[in-house]
Amino acid sequence: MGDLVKLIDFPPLGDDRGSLVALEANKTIPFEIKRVYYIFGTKPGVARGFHAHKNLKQVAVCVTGSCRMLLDDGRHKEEVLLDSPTKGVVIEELVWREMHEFTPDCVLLVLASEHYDEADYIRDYSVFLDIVKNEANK
Ligand code: T46
Repeated sequence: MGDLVKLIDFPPLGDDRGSLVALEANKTIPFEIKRVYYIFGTKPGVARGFHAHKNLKQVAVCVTGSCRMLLDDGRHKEEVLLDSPTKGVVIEELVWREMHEFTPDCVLLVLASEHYDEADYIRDYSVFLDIVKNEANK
């Protein structure tokens, strides 16, 4: 695996009653959390994402079920299978993401460093590649 997929192993705080994971800003999650959302009930065969963000860090974890996430920084592409409630992936800014192969029970929890802002989305792949190229030439 290359540098693009940064995984975080969340320590399970289980006991004989079952398991618990605590996600804390600036501790388990490497930023201040301003927003939490979750994706569930994704229809069979549907893929989501297909965008990048200009200024947003996120950590995504499948708290139940699984999905496959493709990350692409404009130079390299890497895939990660999110299939554990104790494994999160960090998604940095200027990374194109796609989510595929959601299992019917998948709940994808996402912790975000910023409030929702549609203007922060780059939804056109060729525009994304131009922005990455311009950033590299700065
Ligand atoms: C991402 C991946 C992992 C809101 O109103 N507020 C929100 O906080 C979010 C996340 C979405 N929305 C609205 C915008 C759309 O009308 O919910 C609708 C679905 O959002 P979208 O099509 O962007 O969903 P995905 O699954 O393609 O992408 C989402 C996040 O938007 C995105 O930031 O990184 O999950």
